[in-house]
Amino acid sequence: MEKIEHIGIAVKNLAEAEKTYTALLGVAPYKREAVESEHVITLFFKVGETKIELLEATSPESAIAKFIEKKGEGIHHIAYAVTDIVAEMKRLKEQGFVLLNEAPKKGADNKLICFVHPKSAGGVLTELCQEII
Ligand code: CMX
Repeated sequence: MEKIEHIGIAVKNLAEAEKTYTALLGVAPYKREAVESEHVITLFFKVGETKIELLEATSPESAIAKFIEKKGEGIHHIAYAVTDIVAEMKRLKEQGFVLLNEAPKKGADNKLICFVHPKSAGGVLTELCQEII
């Protein structure tokens, strides 16, 4: 893993959260993107070398809707930048980590992604991200 690429934060209302995080971070978001396959709308802020990704569910089936229902708003996942996602997935699988997708899939912000189940990663939903060049 190279660095923390972003921290994902589940929010109930993106418009409200946008105001809060713009005030908190002192910077406006640089990107808003819907990820239909995940049933979410995302909003990204840059903070130094890393990013904050706000996530609002667009459907009750979304992982974000389920998370908020159970735990409320807050940190949902930590995403790490990798240069070779397939190699990292293999490395983690061999060590017993439970991958939530068999092959990398297209995520927000021009990334190939793979999630690792929180129950196999110390209670933290973990994401691998590789920049699509
Ligand atoms: N962080 C930590 N723990 C979490 C969690 C999270 N984000 N989401 C769920 N859990 C915990 C639950 O609290 C539950 O724990 P207990 O058994 O102790 O109550 C356990 O994981 C449930 O696991 P599950 O029954 O396998 O599955 P769920 O239906 O709750 O789904 C998960 C959990 C992680 C498998 C699912 O959310 C998932 O597939 N996530 C990956 C995709 C995703 O999160 N997409 C949205 C973001 C997309 C983006 O960034 O663009």
